[in-house]
Amino acid sequence: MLLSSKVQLIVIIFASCTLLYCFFKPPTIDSTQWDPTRSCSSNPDDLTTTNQYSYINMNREPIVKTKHSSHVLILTPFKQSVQFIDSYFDNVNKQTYPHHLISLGFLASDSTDGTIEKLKERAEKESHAEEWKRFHSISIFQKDYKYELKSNEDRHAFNVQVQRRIIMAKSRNTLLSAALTEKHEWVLWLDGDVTEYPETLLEELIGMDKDIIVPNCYWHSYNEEEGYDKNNWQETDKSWQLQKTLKPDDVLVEGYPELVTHRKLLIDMRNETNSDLFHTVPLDAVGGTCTLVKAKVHRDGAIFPPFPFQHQVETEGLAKMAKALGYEVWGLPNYIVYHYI
Ligand SMILES: Nc1nc2c(ncn2[C@@H]2O[C@H](COP(=O)(O)OP(=O)(O)O)[C@@H](O)[C@H]2O)c(=O)[nH]1
Ligand SMILES: [Mg+2]
Repeated sequence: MLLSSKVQLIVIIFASCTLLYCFFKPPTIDSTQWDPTRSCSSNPDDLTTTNQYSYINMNREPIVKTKHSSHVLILTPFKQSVQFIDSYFDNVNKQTYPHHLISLGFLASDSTDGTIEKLKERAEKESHAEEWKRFHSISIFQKDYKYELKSNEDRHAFNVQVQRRIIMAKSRNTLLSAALTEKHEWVLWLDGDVTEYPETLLEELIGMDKDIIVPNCYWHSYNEEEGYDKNNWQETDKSWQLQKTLKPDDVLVEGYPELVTHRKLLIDMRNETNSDLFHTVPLDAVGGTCTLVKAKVHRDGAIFPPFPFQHQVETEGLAKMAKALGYEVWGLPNYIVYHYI
């Protein structure tokens, strides 16, 4: 009798200890899956919750050339551009590429004309579209640089170019770092004032499967048309020679009689040797009017340098950085998109 009550007591103590241990033992976390960057929420209230981590395997298979299967992020910086926003959304809406694989990201800066309000209004409207038309996501960011030109026309004056392009570079980098997520395989840089382009643009550019590729950007009126984006170009023997004479921090820009750079421009290569729509030519630099970049090129470190990199800043600097990383840059001289006049 005495023996059995002793045994019962030992069993009860053991069971109680086991229960207490189960209640109070610290949670185990597999260190291989712990991602500290994912553990913090932007909302400080969320920091009290436990187990806030995710595991994302970014060892994706190389991109398969099948159309309509990969996520695209379309990025557009906007400044004082309220008048372009409706047509921008109307054009992107017409893309034949599946909308659930398209994310849109905007950076609005230094705008007092209702650009941000209009972006929010259109984004709200799009988020109520029929499901098959709805984009994967729409993100609007605001970052002001307090950079003011006397008028919009002054933006092409030679003496403001480098400073203006440095602000643009910072804007693009800010937008890229805020909007790019692990699901994106492609980034299309599309300026807000590129007003006409094929409805098949995304599937056709993605189908080319190049590290960086640009269509040829022109402008047109009712009876004439001309090349617009002079930042898509090839180096020449003469342009390399010129660069040997420069100081390390000298920055080159295209299209100014004050500074002849001797580059061969994509706008001058239209139907030059071949009139095939998908004819490609190698390039050494790109503009940002309409530029498709494999997301891995950005992830590997190609950004828009807001400092002189091989005598270039911003978009031309991006191409130079991508080439320094071993990637290729291509242009489509006969595939035309149109910039607002
Ligand atoms: N976020 C932001 N966007 C800008 C800024 N400057 C211009 N943009 C936008 O960037 C794109 C290209 O600028 P734009 O002035 O049209 O360049 P251009 O066509 O080369 O003269 C357009 O969508 C502009 O609205 C800026 O300082 N910040
Ligand atoms: Mg423009």
